[in-house]
Amino acid sequence: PNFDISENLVSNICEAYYKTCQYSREELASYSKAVRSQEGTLQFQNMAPDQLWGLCAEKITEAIQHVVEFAKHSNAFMSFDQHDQIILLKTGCLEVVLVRMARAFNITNQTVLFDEKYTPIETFRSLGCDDLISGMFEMAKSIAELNLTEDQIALFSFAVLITGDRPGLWESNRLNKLQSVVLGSLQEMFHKTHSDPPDILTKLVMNMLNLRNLSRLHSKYFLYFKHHFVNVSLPPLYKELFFVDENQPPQHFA
Ligand code: 4D8
Repeated sequence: PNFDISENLVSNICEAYYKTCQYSREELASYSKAVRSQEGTLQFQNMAPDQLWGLCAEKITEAIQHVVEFAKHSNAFMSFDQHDQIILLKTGCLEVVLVRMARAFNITNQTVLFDEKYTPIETFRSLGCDDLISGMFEMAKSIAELNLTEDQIALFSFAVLITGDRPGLWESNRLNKLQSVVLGSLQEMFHKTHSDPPDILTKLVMNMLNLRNLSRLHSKYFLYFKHHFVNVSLPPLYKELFFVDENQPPQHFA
């Protein structure tokens, strides 16, 4: 099927997003008064790195499960073969989580919502992957600074999800077409909220490249951690998503 710039497509994406975004803006705002104390931060800093990695993996996996639900609630996403759906989720889910991270990021004090409290970047220092963590924080900051509305976050995260040039896709062309329709609708929306719509769109497209690099960096650390922290127990979905073994059939999406 072809995708026209239909109200339907946009409203269905936004609906799917609202059903699966975990926290409303209001809830996130009410949390923002809960900033982790210095002692609280120190507790995480003093955790064994493998333990902290396990905890982060748990939190990220929870967020990913909501992204999977987001995809499943979208008619446009579901119109692709399961083969392509799996590739899109496998390669894009972390990128979408990072877009969502921007909502849970407080620009004023540079903290992110983690384990019920807004927490600074130092919390994650013992992991020993400063380039990854600071890249994630910078990404969240740069998206947060664009002041997107919830509908705009919905469309942007969907555009990230349906990136058509992931390796192995069957319907790259149709995905690319869908993505330009979604980005077109997004630019339309910017006319109501931003003074320079093409400029915002350019910034978002640059962020898309950056998201991809961060996702690659995360996979690299995943392999490294998995090798060094042999005893940590990880959520099965997390292992399945980031353990690169193309021969492994997917089992935990359902
Ligand atoms: O809605 O699910 O409640 C971050 C994780 C967000 C990483 C989560 C996290 C999110 C990245 C835990 C560890 C972003 C929300 C909460 C948990 C995304 C850091 C903070 C979700 C949006 C905010 C709020 C550490 C949720 C960056 C990364 C460490 C690695 C070893 C990769």
